Amino acid sequence: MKQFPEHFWWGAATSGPQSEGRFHKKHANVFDYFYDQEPEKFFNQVGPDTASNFYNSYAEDLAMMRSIGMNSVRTSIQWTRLIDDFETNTVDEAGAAFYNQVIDEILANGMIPVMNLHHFDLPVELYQKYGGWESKKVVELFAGFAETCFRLFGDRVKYWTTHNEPMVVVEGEYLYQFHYPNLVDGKKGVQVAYNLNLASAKAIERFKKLALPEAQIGIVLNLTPTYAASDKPSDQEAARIAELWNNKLFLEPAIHGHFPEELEALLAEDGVLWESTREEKQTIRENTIDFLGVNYYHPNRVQAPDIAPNSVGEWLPNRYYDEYNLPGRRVNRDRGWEIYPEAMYDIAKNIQENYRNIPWYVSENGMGVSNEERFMDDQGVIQDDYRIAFVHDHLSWLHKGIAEGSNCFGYHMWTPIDCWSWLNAYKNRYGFIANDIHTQIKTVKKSGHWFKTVAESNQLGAIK
Ligand code: BGP
Repeated sequence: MKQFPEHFWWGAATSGPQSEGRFHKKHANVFDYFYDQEPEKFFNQVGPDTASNFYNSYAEDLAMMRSIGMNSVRTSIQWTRLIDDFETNTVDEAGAAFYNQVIDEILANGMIPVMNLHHFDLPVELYQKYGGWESKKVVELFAGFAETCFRLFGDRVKYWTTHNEPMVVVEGEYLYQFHYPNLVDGKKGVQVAYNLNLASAKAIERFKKLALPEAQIGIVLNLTPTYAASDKPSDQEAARIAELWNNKLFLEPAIHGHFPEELEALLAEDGVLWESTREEKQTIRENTIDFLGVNYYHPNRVQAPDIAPNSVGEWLPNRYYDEYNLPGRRVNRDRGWEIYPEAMYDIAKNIQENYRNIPWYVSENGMGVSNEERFMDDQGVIQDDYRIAFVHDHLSWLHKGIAEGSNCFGYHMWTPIDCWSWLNAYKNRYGFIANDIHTQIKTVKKSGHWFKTVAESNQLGAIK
């Protein structure tokens, strides 16, 4: 039996835009808008309108989460639901009432609420008016929104996060075309990465000023450890740059208060470095996080690029590294992601050794599988043994890291109840709890029952 630390968080994460549905929401975020414009881009043309109906069924949904042993849950506050006027931060009363009820209900179920402020869901109006995260005006507006959230809910919410996976915003919106506005513009992407870091620091600055009792603030980053294809210097160099760009660009400012110098030098040499001021950099220096959330799904294996990095063409960071597919790797073919649980240990050690052993938790981990009805037994329970094995193996490696002193205080699955996955909509299901999107009937999967035994015993045993 592997024993986990006392008060370990056992839970799961979702986000407002992926679970609530658009019910009574007055404003559109970039994904709402993207769907309205181009529904054919979304799997089976399913949009965010209903999602998992959390707006209407939050009380039942949270009770189900509690029933499978969860003691904590993360969701996000949608800027487009809470705020009526983004310039003046006028609060939408119905939006505020909804989040108040959700928070109260989480607490009433004996769970810890973790509230995130930005999960890819920028109000589209702010993109159209100012260029979204390209603009420092939007950075300021976000800090104002964050402060509004702290003021409204900070009496009960003790754990806050500024962004979820800000790197995915850079990649999706500015590099690889999977978030609206689907641009390919590396230079803008670099500025956006900087601005998102600044926005997080500014939100933290507001948070600290309020000095909410016993409250902590962090950020959720998708830490995808980089592994070089070989020991060859060219592959090692590719891995070094990939690590700088994919991980250190957000990790270093969040924890150490400054950007990696090597990365700044490289971007300057390529003529794409961000615009920044001394004052902003001071804000970043003085407003680092209290705790870190780590989303981990798959490793990032790289090799030296096939084409010389200085070839003519658009500047994109992946001019310095190519993806490498490890022969014989385990893959979840529905999502196309390699399964490599050992990385949990590498992440734990990296944080322990290079990031002052800051308190951290696994804020997302999970496995999206298509057409899970094929695994349903005659009692109607999805027999998702692959998910149990997946979580078990990741927890085993995490446990080893904790046993060696890494300061990890929890594990959250993506996701409690099958929810809407952006362009993939409801193609791949991640939940411990299945959702029939036609009836909105929710049923616990075998993995949910298994998770309850782990959470309630605070121990991981062998799987039968
Ligand atoms: C993370 C996001 C989540 C969630 C998850 C699963 O990157 O934070 O919002 O969607 O990935 O990935 P996907 O939905 O792309 O299958």
